[in-house]
Amino acid sequence: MVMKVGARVTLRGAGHDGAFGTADDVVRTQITASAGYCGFGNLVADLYKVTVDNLPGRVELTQANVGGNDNIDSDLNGDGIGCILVM
Ligand SMILES: [Ca+2]
Ligand SMILES: [Ca+2]
Repeated sequence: MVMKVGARVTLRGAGHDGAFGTADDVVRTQITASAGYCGFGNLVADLYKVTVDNLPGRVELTQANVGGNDNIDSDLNGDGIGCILVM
């Protein structure tokens, strides 16, 4: 994930019950580093949702899935919430 430096990226795993927003969710947070990258390692099989907030300065999220290359476009909606990922 590439962002500007200083954005907060939250990865939420649904946990054993398979539902988000319940007590067994696993939440990990990182702040994007100087190159704007962040990553989460050592993930177990689960459903995951990525959210981005605390954007620095005048940075705004772009629209999701704009352009012809799914490898470089944003998958976050206007509220900074990504789709559910199955790992
Ligand atoms: Ca849960
Ligand atoms: Ca996309």
